[in-house]
Amino acid sequence: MFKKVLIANRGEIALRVHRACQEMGIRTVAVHSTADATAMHVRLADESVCIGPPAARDSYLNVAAILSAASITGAEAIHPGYGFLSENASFAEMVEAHGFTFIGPSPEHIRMMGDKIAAKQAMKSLNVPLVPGSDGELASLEEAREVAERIKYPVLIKAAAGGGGRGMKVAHSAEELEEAWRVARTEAKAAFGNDAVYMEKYLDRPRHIELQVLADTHGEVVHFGERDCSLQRRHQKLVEEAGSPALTAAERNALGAQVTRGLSQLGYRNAGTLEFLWQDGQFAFIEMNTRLQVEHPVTEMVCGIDLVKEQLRVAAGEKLGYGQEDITFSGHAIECRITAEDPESFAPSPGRVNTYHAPGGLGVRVDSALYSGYAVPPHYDSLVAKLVVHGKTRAEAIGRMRRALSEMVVDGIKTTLPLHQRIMEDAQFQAGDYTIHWLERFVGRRD
Ligand code: MV4
Repeated sequence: MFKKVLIANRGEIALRVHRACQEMGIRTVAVHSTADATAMHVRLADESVCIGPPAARDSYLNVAAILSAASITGAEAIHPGYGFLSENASFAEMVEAHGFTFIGPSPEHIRMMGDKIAAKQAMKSLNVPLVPGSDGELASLEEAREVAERIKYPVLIKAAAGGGGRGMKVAHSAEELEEAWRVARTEAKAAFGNDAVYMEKYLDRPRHIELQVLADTHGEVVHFGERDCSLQRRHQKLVEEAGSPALTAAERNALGAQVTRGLSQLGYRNAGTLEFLWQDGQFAFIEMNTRLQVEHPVTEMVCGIDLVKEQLRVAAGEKLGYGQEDITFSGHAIECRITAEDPESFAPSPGRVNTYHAPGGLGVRVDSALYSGYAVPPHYDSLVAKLVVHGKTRAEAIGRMRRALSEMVVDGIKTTLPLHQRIMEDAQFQAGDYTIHWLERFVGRRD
């Protein structure tokens, strides 16, 4: 096992990775910008290195500074967390070229899944179900018309280099297609420097269900079930659950078996998440994320495993040492993402936190780098805490979340705590009756 790991991230996820390392007897190196000199991830790490000024591009995205920090501290491996450099194939390549271990998939697989067309083609060849659409890139407007006639309107045009909702255009009819085609390509070129686009049938009321997988370097692949991430606003997730209120164990197991068999064939390693749209009882693969995700704790709570420890073990070349039959799902978990934002306008609200009080008790977990007196810097993502609860049933988990939310104090800045309390009190949420469109209507309505 590694003796020292550099954590190329900040905030709650840097802390999360540090905690796993600490429990495994691995020393940690924190890197930080000048804005984060007093941050919790720096305080708790065994060593820390300042890698640049506040702007992320000069610090947390500064590859040369991060590799230098790894070198001077004698770290053997680098954990990228999520965001920043976590899905940058060139970074993973450079980490390995400098003799460090990248705690994540191979650069080839990161690159493959970053190209949404290549990702879909790979999944198609592995018999993972897809949304009906074009067979790869659309070569021309004429081809776009042909595909749309075949799969029927409404259709979506998506950027090959997109993902996470960026660079998508819907066409409800043939009249709208040319405009959607032009705008999607222009925006894709501007945003990603790549105007390749593809087409999918537009699903009008899906749930967003994702499957957590883990692979060792010996061909063993397991899944840890699904998360339902439908509750999002402008492609920012607010609440996630494991398992999905919409899925049966049989549906989960069938999908999991298909996916793990496929990824083993592909030679995938480390953690990954496959995103699906789920509508009318059918799964359709849309994208794969080659990183640890923000919402991974809900999976950990129902499976009783530490995904970061597993990432570290397989990155060090260890065998999983267990099979799918050893993974069991117990109860239900919910995560609320608490952000430093106005709960109505979602305007960012950085600043000093006078009082921070975390809830506790049975089945409550708080992943946060907050402390009383900490000033949330304005330069980064607004996530300040993940409040995660586990219960024997979904109803118990909701009751526990309402109780934990009522105990939690983050004073001095605005947070989304009141919005989460409203969601947990909503009858439709409590019934598990929602799609990806539910939350935008919920935050828009005032009753
Ligand atoms: C779709 C879709 C409907 N039909 N694809 C948005 C994020 C990106 N990961 C994929 N997205 C979507 N793809 C087809 N064929 C609707 C969305 C979508 C969405 C997906 C997941 C979670 C929230 C969403 C919000 C709006 C649109």
